[in-house]
Amino acid sequence: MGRLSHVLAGLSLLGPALAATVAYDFNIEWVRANPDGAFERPTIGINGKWPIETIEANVGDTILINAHNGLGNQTTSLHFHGLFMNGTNHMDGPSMVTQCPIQPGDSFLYNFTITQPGTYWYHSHSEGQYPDGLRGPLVIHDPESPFKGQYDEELVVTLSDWYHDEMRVLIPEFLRKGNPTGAEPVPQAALMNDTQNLKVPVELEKTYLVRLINIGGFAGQYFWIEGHNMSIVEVDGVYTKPAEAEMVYLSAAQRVSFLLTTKGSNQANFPIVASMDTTLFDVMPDDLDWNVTGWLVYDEAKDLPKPAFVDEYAPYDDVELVPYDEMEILPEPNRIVELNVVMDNLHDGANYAFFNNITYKAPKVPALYTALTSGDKATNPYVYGSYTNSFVLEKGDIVQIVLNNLDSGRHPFHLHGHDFQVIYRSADEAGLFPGPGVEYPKIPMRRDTVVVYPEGYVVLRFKADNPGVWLFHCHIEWHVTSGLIATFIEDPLTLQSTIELPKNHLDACLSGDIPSKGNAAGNSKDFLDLRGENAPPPPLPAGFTFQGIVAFLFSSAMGIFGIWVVGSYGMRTGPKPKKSAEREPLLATPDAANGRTEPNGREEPADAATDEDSLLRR
Ligand SMILES: *[C@@H]1O[C@H](CO)[C@@H](O)[C@H](O)[C@H]1NC(C)=O
Ligand SMILES: *[C@@H]1O[C@H](CO)[C@@H](O)[C@H](O)[C@H]1NC(C)=O
Ligand SMILES: *[C@@H]1O[C@H](CO)[C@@H](O)[C@H](O)[C@H]1NC(C)=O
Ligand SMILES: *[C@@H]1O[C@H](CO)[C@@H](O)[C@H](O)[C@H]1NC(C)=O
Ligand SMILES: *[C@@H]1O[C@H](CO)[C@@H](O)[C@H](O)[C@H]1NC(C)=O
Ligand SMILES: *[C@@H]1O[C@H](CO)[C@@H](O)[C@H](O)[C@H]1NC(C)=O
Ligand SMILES: *[C@@H]1O[C@H](CO)[C@@H](O)[C@H](O)[C@H]1NC(C)=O
Ligand SMILES: [Cu+2]
Repeated sequence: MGRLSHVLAGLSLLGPALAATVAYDFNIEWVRANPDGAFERPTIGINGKWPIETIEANVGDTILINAHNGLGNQTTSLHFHGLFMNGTNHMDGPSMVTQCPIQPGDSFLYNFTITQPGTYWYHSHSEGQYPDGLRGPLVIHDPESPFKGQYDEELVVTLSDWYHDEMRVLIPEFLRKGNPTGAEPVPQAALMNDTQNLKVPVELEKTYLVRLINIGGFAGQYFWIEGHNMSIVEVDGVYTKPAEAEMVYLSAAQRVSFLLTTKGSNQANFPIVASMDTTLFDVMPDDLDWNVTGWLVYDEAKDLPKPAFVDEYAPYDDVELVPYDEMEILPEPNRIVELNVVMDNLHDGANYAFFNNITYKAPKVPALYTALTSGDKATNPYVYGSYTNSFVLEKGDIVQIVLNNLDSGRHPFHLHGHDFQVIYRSADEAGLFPGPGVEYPKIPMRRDTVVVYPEGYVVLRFKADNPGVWLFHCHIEWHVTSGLIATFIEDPLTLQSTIELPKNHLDACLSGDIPSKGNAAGNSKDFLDLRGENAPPPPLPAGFTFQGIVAFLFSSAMGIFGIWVVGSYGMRTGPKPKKSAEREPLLATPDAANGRTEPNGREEPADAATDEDSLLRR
């Protein structure tokens, strides 16, 4: 039993005025699980159970989570995805950013007050660990929801990809010279609510608020319910004007809530389908089933039909959504942060991800602790290190992030501590953001995780009204591992006068032998001396386009050749390496090299989503 205070939590249902404390005792430990019926594997559970429990509270409540690391052999930490943590930046969770990782055997108290309603989730933010199981829903109920009274019941459904191997095994396979194109490990299965063949019993003529969360580590998913439309009312904690959709797309980390109204007769049961976005996969294993099916069960006695075949996906375009509060576009930015995404090899032959020219390497001191201990130097981005992509923001800044994706894949970008207005998203292959001439909506969509299309761009805006150290990163866990991370240091001087680190936070550093003060190199005498800081491998020798050459000529089974190539260039001595931005564009994508054909289209409107005859009007 993780939940300690049912009584207190129950009181809060009476109204927002009665803020409660909701306490959980989490022992994070290894269990075994077999959610796809194929393979039992070690999985990270909580209190002996997996799937891990849903954290639930009301707006205004305080959540206390006593997280004990019972893993024995890995560190951990918990991030509460989408919560602003306003005033409690030190409870945000990412290791070496806002805290030291929790060492095996230690406990760490997360203590924060909820200010936002909506659909969130929580997950490990250490060691690329969450796809091993440490991820689950976090639901904040809202007694004052604008949709209150429009639904009878709430349902929570998660989507996820699933691997048969542990991240401990997969990360070194991904990030190595034998995988120079950076092909991400392809999951073995898709899960719906951490299982397959999920049955969702429903009653006639009822409206359900369904909270759908992609808690996966890699794959985006298309989702639809045959014979039923969804009325979208929330994305990533932001209420929207109701928007009718036949299909939605959720990247890793995105959420959507929709109203689902059931039919007036129980003639049939209906497939619920989630289908992984296979455009993300560089190779398509022959035996991969990238779909997972469940059913809306109107009548237990009736059969569970096979889903109809869909060959073109037409999800609702989230940029079209209008926030319920009609918040207008923020004024012209006084701070523009341009981030160019590339994937490229470094001298070790592995494939890394870069913002501008820099692949993230965690500092030796959590960045928040650097901000708290560096006095007036806290406003100098230099002290946060050369490989953390740190940007210092001033209180009240209107920040515009221009993200140009020079990579040929989709990426879901997430900002901690804020949601952002998505003021523009280009189509695929639009090139770089052209600046003037792009028109923005008066009331842009807001969310905390947005997908940028291949070789396209997004323009995001937010106001720096939440002092803290907040990551901005791709939410594909492989790309977190390969360095697609930037750090916003927002109003650090205010942090110095407001954040007081609890003793158990500092103890986590002591226990891990990690300094809790100083610059990114752990130097607390001279904050401008970064000698000894963590650094990624050096760049490749001049002119060497490892990824291009190998991808062009060979397919995936080229490990031996790869080692030979690396060996031979590694022995050369040459002129000073070029920076990644100057290198040749990729000669070919891994897809082209493998001769894979796209299994599905994407942008075309489709009415094949359902068998028209089975569509009963409400
Ligand atoms: C830790 O222990 C678990 C459970 O025995 C095992 O599956 C996992 O591979 C181990 N991880 C490491 C990093 O040793
Ligand atoms: C949680 O944080 C609040 C505000 O800082 C503090 O007053 C309270 O004592 C903390 N609770 C626990 C159990 O530490
Ligand atoms: C999905 O799983 C969660 C627990 O992990 C459960 O609370 C919820 O009811 C499940 N949803 C459905 C539709 O069965
Ligand atoms: C769903 O919405 C589309 C238009 O958005 C409409 O054509 C279709 O008939 C609707 N289906 C149902 C079951 O209401
Ligand atoms: C998965 O579902 C999609 C949509 O119906 C279909 O196009 C595809 O063939 C299915 N894949 C498999 C392996 O069944
Ligand atoms: C990337 O590196 C090049 C070459 O050193 C340099 O000119 C350029 O300013 C760098 N770009 C960024 C955004 O740091
Ligand atoms: C954080 O709190 C401050 C002060 O109450 C408020 O002005 C600001 O809008 C909040 N920011 C966020 C992102 O919640
Ligand atoms: Cu990515």
